[in-house]
Amino acid sequence: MNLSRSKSLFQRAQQLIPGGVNSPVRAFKNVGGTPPFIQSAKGAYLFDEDGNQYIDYVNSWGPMILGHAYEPVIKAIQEKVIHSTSFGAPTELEIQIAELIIEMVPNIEMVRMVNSGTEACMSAIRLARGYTGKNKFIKFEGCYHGHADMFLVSAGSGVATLGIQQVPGVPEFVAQDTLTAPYNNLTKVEELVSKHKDEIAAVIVEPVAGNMGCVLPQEGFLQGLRKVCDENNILLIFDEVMTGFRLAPGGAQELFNIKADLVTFGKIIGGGLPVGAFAGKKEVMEHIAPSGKIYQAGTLSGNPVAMIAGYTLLKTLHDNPDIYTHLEEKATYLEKGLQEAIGSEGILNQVNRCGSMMSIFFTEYPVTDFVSSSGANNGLFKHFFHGMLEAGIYLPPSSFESWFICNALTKEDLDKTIQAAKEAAKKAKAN
Ligand code: HOZ
Repeated sequence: MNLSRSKSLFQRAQQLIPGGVNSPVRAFKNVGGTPPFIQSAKGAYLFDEDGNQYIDYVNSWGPMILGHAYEPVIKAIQEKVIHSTSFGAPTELEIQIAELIIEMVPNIEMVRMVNSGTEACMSAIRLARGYTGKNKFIKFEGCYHGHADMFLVSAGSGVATLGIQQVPGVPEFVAQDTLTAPYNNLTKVEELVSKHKDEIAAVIVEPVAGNMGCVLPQEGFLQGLRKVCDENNILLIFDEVMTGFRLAPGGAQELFNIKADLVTFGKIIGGGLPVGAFAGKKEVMEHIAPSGKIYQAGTLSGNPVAMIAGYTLLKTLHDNPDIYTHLEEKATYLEKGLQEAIGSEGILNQVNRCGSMMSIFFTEYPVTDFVSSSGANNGLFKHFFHGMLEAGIYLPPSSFESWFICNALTKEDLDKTIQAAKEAAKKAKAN
């Protein structure tokens, strides 16, 4: 595969941008080599600066659930953008998207728009702290809730990929209020809650983790969190930046039938433009300024171009629930195909999947938390990753990231992916 233009762009970028990228995971540090520089994308495909085409399983880390450059979204953006790119003043569209989100997502009555998943999660924690009058919160090892100081403790995603144990610049006094427990370990949560009685404002969790690879909640885990929170005046926050509108129209709350007190969203609610949001019951949300004193603000929050993109995408999902059936069929087909293809090369693997999120771990053991995810064979993953890239399959460049399946994938794309996986597994084994 010719990557000569990407190589020279990457060299140029490294002189000007830290690590040559504007977000760490995409630099390929874990897998090595040159990240293809992307020129355009359409449907299930990415096209790089050297003219290579890839089947995309990153999908901008989630939001491209219907594929890239989905025409109704592009058209809506084009029509909106001619009326200015930002007002910093309220618009009717913000009401419409709030109404739509509240209709789709169970158990929420108010939404506040922000500009990223990081902002959504840090604001949700501030709200939980302000509302309960307590400072500490529990997060899970290997979960990632954005890059705010308090979340960079035992974090997944790029922090795990780069193997950073302690992030310089995060003050100890901030990190000490972040309590951590292994994912799926209810006993540890109960211990923390009893040890820090009346000190814990919130438990924040990815209801299906996507930042230590895809890791599913075990039977009873989310229900158990709900119960502990109810019994101890703790708010349960579902970080649905990845799962929201993807696992079901109402996200993980709908899929697992569990009520969260606050929910956070990202990416997908902007149709891939920079948007995030946090939402919950009126009783809690009204504590946010200006109706309450818990301050949170942003000039670009509710930006009209981002809102129309998000509204158009969410409305499509809302009006066409069969999309979720198609995604499930495609994902099941891929899961089975990959298991067989890789297994037939004698490589032990675990495919973790929930709806259209999935990951392959090269290990014989079930992957249920960060320790088991970290225990998978990363050397094999690197070779597999490059074998796939070479064959035109674009996977997340880290085993600590989930794959995202989009509805634009055809059976031919899935078959091509499965065939490529067989070849990549064979080569990885030989290395
Ligand atoms: N934090 C994102 C994955 N969990 C990666 C974002 C990016 O590199 O664009």
